Amino acid sequence: MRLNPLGIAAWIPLLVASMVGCSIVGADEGAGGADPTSDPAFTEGTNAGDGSGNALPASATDGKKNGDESDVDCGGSKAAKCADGKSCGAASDCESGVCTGGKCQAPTGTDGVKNGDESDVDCGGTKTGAPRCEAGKSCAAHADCASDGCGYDKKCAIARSCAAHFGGDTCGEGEVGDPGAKHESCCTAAPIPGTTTMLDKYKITAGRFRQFVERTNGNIRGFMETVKNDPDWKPAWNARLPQNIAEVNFLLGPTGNGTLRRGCDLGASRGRTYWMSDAENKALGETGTHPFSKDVLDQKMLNCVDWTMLQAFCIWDGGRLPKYTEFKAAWSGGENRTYPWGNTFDTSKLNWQYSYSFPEVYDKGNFVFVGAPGRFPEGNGKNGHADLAGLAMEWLYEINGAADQAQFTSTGSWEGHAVGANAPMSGFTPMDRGYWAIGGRCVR
Ligand SMILES: [Ca+2]
Ligand SMILES: [Ca+2]
Repeated sequence: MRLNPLGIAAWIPLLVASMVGCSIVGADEGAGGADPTSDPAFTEGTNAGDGSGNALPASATDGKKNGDESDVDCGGSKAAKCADGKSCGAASDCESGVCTGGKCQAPTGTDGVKNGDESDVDCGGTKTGAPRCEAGKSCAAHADCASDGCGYDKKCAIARSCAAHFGGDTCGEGEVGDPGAKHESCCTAAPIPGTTTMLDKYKITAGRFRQFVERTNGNIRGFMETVKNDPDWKPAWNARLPQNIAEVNFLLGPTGNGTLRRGCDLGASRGRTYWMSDAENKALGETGTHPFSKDVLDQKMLNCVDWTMLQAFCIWDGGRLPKYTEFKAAWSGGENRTYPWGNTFDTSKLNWQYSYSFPEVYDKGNFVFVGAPGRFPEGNGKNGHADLAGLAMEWLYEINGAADQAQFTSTGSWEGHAVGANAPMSGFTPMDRGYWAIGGRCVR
């Protein structure tokens, strides 16, 4: 666009007229104000008479119980709140917020008040004996939460992988920022129909896995070495796990380097959703970069992850990968459904064959087609499990340990893998494989 000096000049009179107009309106309002307390000068004068507004009156520090104090220089409306054991007439007189038998009580984990170092009522903190807080309660630190995940919004997350915003509570219908978006925690689980077993509604996002990496500082092996006697884990697998961020990046990284990954490079395939900085990608020998921000990609489903790291992730997050019978039961809905939504295949109900794209831009690679979980709610299963069909195939619990192979579902993908009727398995494939159209979810 060319700048036109005449055009700029033409704006100046308009701008001046606008400023003058504002000024006149302001003057009119001031002159017409009948209530003197609405005048700024009046308010300031009143405040000045009280000092800063924070200082206590002399009576509150005079060493005498006077005014409406409940004990010497505490309680009432003017003085500080009273320490434990001081006299009180009401809960509001006490630091603890508890006045019983005329005395301020020490905070406890069962007094029905948020006190001591609790982060919410009778939960969190370390000093009142309160338990950790359930999901949705206020928190200041991860340790305040039963899930060990204090969210970005200072509320306890359902599971610690969902403490961040992007990829943490951006699952469901619509995109972030859409007025009609219906999002919830990506760690929301629902019972498998006919059972009490809880299966995550959503496939694991890149953002959830990033929490895992950040909280362990990339030493996933070190974390799993602390997990003892877990029936879902074999110590022999620890050697497969990364011990630092660079090793995580390598294992989530591009095709090549002697690995079994496919579709995971950024130069040609351009569909790997775990964001890495340009420097990190370059260190892996990548010729390409991630064209979208971490925040955008963290919302998307994690792909190019091998079975071992995903099982470790689910254990860290309080669960494990689903067994085939569990996945299939969620799919069939207890009604022998051929597809999660019913018996007729319907391409409008799933992320399949490039039917989804976000961000909607041209020629930015396959990243756009790998969806965030839950964007096709009409395809949900009976109990709300999303993307059972489509988006990506899923790693399952079943392994052939002797051959180092694991199973995954044959349930379609963004790319267009066939959606098998009745949720078949694909058959065993190496546990070390990473693929752009395989992800997973957890049972918890
Ligand atoms: Ca006093
Ligand atoms: Ca309490």
